[in-house]
Amino acid sequence: MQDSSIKHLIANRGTIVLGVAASDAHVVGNHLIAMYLRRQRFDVINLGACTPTEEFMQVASKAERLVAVLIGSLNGHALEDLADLAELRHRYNVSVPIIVGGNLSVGAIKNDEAIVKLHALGVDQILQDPRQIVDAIGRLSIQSQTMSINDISHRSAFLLEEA
Ligand code: B12
Repeated sequence: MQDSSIKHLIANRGTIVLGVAASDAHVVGNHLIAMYLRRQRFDVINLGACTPTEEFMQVASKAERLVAVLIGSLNGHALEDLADLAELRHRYNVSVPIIVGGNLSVGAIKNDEAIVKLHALGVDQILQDPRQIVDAIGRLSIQSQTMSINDISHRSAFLLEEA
């Protein structure tokens, strides 16, 4: 192995699959978050705007050293865009944390309803500030390491029944 590859492996904190939800064309925050995470020494696979949930799960299922999937949603349609998340997560066996952030429901006045429903769809964490992402990945990864793959498929099956 070349010196540069060894340095990369030591410095690298893993891969993040990033993108914006299926109906959503807002890309400015997405690009800023990708830049921020690369500076934090993550490899970022940025799928960009208007990414179907299945594409997130397909790419995540093949990514090496995956640590999280991050989905942004700004246009207020997170719930509709992520309606199939539990089923697709189960189908592609994606066990890393799924984190969603942005402007998650329609309208200026926000309540917790969208947050509760997104959790029910299988989202592990909902964040406002991108600077919370790195801490959240660390915390959620420790939690998920204590769960076996069996636990995760059980949980996904449960979420599918609930959805
Ligand atoms: C620019 C813009 C557009 C551009 C987008 C251009 C592009 N390709 O990016 C255009 C004109 C295309 C557009 C279209 C629409 N837009 Co627009 N748009 C905006 C605007 C003015 C700025 C967005 C922006 O770039 N902000 C700068 C970035 C840095 O900030 P940000 O996106 O908010 O991201 C921050 C956080 O949200 C967070 N974040 C973002 N993603 C993620 C992801 C994760 C994982 C985490 C943790 C955090 C996080 O971190 C960022 C930095 O703090 C906002 C209003 C505003 N002032 O915010 C409306 C806004 C987002 N748009 C809005 C709407 C409604 C629309 C349209 C539906 C309008 C229409 N009727 O056609 C369409 C939807 C198109 C679509 N299919 O998605 C609404 C959404 C309302 C809601 N959710 O209730 C807003 C809030 C305007 C408003 N006040 O009504 N829009």
